[in-house]
Amino acid sequence: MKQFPESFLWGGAAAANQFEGAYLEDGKLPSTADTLGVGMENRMGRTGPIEMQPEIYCPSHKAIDFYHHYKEDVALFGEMGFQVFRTSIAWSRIFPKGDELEPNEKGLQFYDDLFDELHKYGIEPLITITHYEMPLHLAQEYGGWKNRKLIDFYERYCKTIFTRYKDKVKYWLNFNEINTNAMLPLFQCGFTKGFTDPDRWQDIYQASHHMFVASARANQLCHEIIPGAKIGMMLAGMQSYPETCKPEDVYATLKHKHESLYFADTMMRGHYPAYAKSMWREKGVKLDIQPGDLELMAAYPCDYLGFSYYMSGVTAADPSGGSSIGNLAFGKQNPYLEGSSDWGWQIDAVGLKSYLVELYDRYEKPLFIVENGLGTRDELLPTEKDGYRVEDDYRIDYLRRHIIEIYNAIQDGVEVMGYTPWGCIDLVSASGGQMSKRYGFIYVDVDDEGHGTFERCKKKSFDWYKQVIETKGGNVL
Ligand code: BGP
Repeated sequence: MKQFPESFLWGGAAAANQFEGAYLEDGKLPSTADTLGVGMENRMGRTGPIEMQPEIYCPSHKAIDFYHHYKEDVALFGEMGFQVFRTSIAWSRIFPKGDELEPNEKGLQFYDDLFDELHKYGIEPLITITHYEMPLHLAQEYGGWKNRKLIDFYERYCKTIFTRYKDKVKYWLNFNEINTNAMLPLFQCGFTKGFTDPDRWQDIYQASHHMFVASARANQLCHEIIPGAKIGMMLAGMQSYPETCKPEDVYATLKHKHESLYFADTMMRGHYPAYAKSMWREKGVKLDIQPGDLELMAAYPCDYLGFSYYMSGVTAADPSGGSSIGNLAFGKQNPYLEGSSDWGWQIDAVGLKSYLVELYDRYEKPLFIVENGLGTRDELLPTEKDGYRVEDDYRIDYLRRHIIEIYNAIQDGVEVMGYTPWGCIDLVSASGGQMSKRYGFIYVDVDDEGHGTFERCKKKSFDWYKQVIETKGGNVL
């Protein structure tokens, strides 16, 4: 019987601001994510200063209230047989403003309890140090990652959590989808920038440089404090194809890939790639690189590459006729692919295989698929006993096809550490803020306005995924 390797870690993924809720509890102060409302305009389309919006519903405030339901939810993850659970620590629980000298003990205690609960079921935490947020104060007072001071604040935060959780967490990721800085600095850089703002690229690339230095410091600290731990980077992954075999289209695709792999090339290899100089020149960027920065980046590259994968795209030398094919991706439709998600994300399981092979060829370091999945509107069907059920065969089909291609990539020699499908329990969408875009094996009764019982219910995919884990993928291969 075909199976995944014994060492392959199966699990699921989530992020603090998209599922914890309790945004002001136990000493926590708002994070940048707590300023975001529902709808693309109120999130990805935001311009101007990052401020709270007391007049509207901001979904991170309650989310699915994992903060108070974590025992029940972790028990369900345990029942599915998870070996790993990816979540993030909310920086603003540990350092509510971000620039304090002392951490918030209650925030630290929450994650202690969560990690203990996970270990009770034999689940290893995989921790994203910061996932699409920062303490709001750091954005408002310092301008976010544009400001070099954030490197020190991040270092203090990392040192605190590495020291506190050194016996509980051995897998770490520094920033979520760091290449999205170039598309949407609001989510992680701590400032907004319009596409036509003259200082757009300067600020984004300077902020990213600070994050590269911060990541190198975190990598160094992690290895010093937690021997044997692995700390990786995290990329928004997407396979891109040339529209035709016309050499100009192939070259345009290569250049398009540089835009996103710039981040992985730098953090995995420990130095800026050769093409960085021309990229900075074209974008009018003059980086302020301080003495010692490049040496530090070279000395402490990342141990592994974690990435999300939802779809693929098509690139042409002549971009006219292109359209949006996903929340952060623009390009042309692929006539060879059938089907996209309810949100227009073009589904391409084979693209995951080629992407894995390509990344492994490029870095020769382990890869971890830390997000993948299908965001859909789930229909509630009545059960005989006044309850409801979700028959999410479409989700099973999506995941099954991707799992097969991961297996195929492993057969091609790629080292894959594991697989944590996104939103293993329904949570708030990052791009749109809705609850109605659901990814989970577990349904949560909350709507787009935050109303509902918050009751959890297993979908059909719950038992299916449990079996996938039990058989090490054998039931789908
Ligand atoms: C990734 C993010 C996640 C997540 C996921 C799905 O880009 O790392 O935070 O939300 O995409 O996106 P969405 O929630 O917009 O459907």
